[in-house]
Amino acid sequence: MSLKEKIVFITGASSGIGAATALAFASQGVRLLLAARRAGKLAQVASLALERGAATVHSIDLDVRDHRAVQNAIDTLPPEWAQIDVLVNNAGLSRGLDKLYMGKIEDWDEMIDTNIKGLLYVTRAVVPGMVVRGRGHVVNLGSTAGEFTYPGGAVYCASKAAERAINDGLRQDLLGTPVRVTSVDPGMVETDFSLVRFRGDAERAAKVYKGVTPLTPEDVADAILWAVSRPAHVNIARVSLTSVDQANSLLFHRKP
Ligand code: NDP
Ligand code: 8X3
Repeated sequence: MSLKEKIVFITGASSGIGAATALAFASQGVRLLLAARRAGKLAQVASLALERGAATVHSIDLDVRDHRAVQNAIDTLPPEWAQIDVLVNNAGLSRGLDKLYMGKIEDWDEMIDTNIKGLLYVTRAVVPGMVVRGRGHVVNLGSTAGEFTYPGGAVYCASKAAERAINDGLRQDLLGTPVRVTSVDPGMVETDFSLVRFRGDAERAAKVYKGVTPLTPEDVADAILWAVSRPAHVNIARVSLTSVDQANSLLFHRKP
C-alpha cells in the first residue's frame, strides 16, 4: 500500500524507536506529525526526516500524561494536519528495577501515567476521526515484557500487559470499520530506554546490553512500516521480535 502523503502521527518521536520510525516513514514520502516533550530533539528528527523524503513535518510539544493537552493538541491541529491516517502510540518509559515491595510510588505513577493512560488519551483523541473518515491504522508499542514479567520489572511489565489488552480490545471495538490495530512487541532494543530507566546512570545502562546483540530502533521501525504498508484489508494483530540472542523477556544468550 502506498503511504505517500499519508499523515503519520508518532508519539515519543524525539528519540529511539519513535525517531527511527519517523525516518522510516519519511522515506515513503509521508506527512509526519511528531510529538514529544523535548522540542530541541524533535526539531533534529524533523530536519533529518525532511532530508530523508518526508513531504512535510509538523511538530507538537506534548506530554501524553496530560489528557487535556492531548485532546487540545488534536482539536487545534491546522486543518491540513487533522486527518491522521496512522497513529503510532510509541511514547513510553520504564523507571527503576526495584523489587516490587520496595518500589517508588513516583516511578509507578510515571510508568502507568505514560504507558497506559497516555496511550489511552492519545487513542481516545485520534481514533474517533479515523472512524468518521473510514480509514486509519493504530500501531501500539508493546513489549516482550508484556508477555512474561521479569524480576524488578513488575510495574513496567504490567503496563505492557495492559497495552496488550488495550490493543486487542481496540481491535474488537473497531470491528465493522476499516480501521486497523497492531501491536509491535520488541524485546531488548538499544535506545535511551535503559538510561531513562536508571535515571542517567550510563554505566548501569550499558550493562543491560553487555554480551548481547540487541535489536536496533531501525529494526523495530522496519516492522512498524511493514505492518502499516500491508494491503488495506490485512490487519496484522501483533508482531513480536527479538534479536537472536533473546528468546523471551527472561532468557538471553550473553557472550562472556
Ligand atoms: P527512548 O527513551 O529512546 O524514547 C522514549 C520516547 O518516549 C522519547 O521520545 C520520549 O520523548 C517519549 N516520552 C516519554 N515520556 C513521554 C511523555 N510523558 N509524553 C510524551 N512523550 C514521552 O526509548 P525507546 O525508543 O526504547 O521506547 C519507545 C517505546 O518502545 C516505549 O513505549 C517502550 O516501552 C517501548 N519498548 C522499548 C524497548 C527497548 O528495549 N528499548 C523494547 C520494547 C518496547 P521526550 O522525553 O522528549 O518526551
Ligand atoms: C523493553 C524491553 O525487556 O528491557 O520493553 O523490558 S525490556
